[in-house]
Amino acid sequence: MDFSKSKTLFRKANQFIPGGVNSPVRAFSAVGGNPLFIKRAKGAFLYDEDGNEFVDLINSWGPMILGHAHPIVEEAVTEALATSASFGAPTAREVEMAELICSIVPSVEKVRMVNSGTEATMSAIRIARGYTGRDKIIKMEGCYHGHGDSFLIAAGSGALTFGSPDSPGVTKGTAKDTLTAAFNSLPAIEKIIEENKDQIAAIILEPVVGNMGCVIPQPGYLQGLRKLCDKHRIVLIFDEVMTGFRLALGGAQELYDVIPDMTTLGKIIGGGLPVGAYGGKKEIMDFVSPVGPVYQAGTLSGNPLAMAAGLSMLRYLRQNPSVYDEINSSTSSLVDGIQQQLHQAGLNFTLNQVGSMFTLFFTDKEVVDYVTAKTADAKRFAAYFQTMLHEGIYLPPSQYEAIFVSAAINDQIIDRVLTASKKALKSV
Ligand code: HOZ
Repeated sequence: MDFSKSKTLFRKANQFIPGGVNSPVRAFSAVGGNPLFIKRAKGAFLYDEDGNEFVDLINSWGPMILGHAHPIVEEAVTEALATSASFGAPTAREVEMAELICSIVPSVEKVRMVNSGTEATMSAIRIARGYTGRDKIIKMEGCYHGHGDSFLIAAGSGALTFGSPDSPGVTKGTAKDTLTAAFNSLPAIEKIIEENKDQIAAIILEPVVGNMGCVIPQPGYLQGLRKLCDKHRIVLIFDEVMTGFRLALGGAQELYDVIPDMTTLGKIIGGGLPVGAYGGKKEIMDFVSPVGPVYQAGTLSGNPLAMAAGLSMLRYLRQNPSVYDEINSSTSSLVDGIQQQLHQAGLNFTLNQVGSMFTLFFTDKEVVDYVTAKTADAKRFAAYFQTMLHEGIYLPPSQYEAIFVSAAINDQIIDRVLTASKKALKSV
């Protein structure tokens, strides 16, 4: 494969953009080689600047659940664009979006739109602090909630990939208010609550983790958190930026039937355009300005193009619930096929799958938290990644990210991925 145009672009990008990329994981540092510069995408496929075709198994880290450039989203954005890209004033679409989210996501009675998942999580903890009058939050090691200061403590995603889960630049004052516990451990949470009586405002987590690879909540874990939060008047926040509208229409909270007090959303509710949202119980959301005292604002919040794209996608998902059966079944075919190949190759592995998200960890340990995720052999993953890439399959460029499958994938494409995987496993 010829990557010369991407190589030239990366050299130039490095002169003007830190690391040549606008989000660290994209730099391919964890897997080696040169990041690809993408020119266009359609359905299940990405095309780079050199004209190479790839089966996309990232799907913009989740939101392209219907595949790329889906006609319903394109039409909605084109129509909205003709009426101006931004007003900085309320619109009917925002009301429709809010009503739609409240009718679908079980925990959300009121919702505020923002511009990214990072904004959503930063805002959610501010509201939780204002509501409870407490300062501390608990996050899980290896969970990633965007790049807000309070979350860059034991963070996942790029922070974990690059070995800097605690970022310089976060003040000691901020860091001391973020307490961390192992994912899937209720005793760890109980201990922290005991040691910080009446000081914890919120517990925030990805109910199904995507940012240390896909990590599954063990039976009773989410329910146990719910009980502890009720008992100690702590706001339970599910970060469903990746899982919302993906693992089920109502997200992981619907799938596991555990209703948090607040939910953060992103990506998918913009149909691929930059969007985030936070919502929850009316009683908590009424702490947000201008009705309540906690301030949060944004000129581009509820942007008309993003609302149009998101509304078209969410309405489609609601009208076509079979999408979920289809993507889950495609994902299971991929996972089953890769699992067989791993057995045949005699390799140690853990394959974690929930619905249309999965991660292959090269480890003999069950991956249930940050410590076990770190046992995965990242070098082996890098070798697998590179062969897959050269065979035309675009995987997340890090062991600590999840694969997201779209509805545009079909049996023929699944066979293509499995053929590439068989070859890639020989190279690890
Ligand atoms: N943090 C994102 C996924 N976990 C990656 C964002 C990006 O590089 O686009």
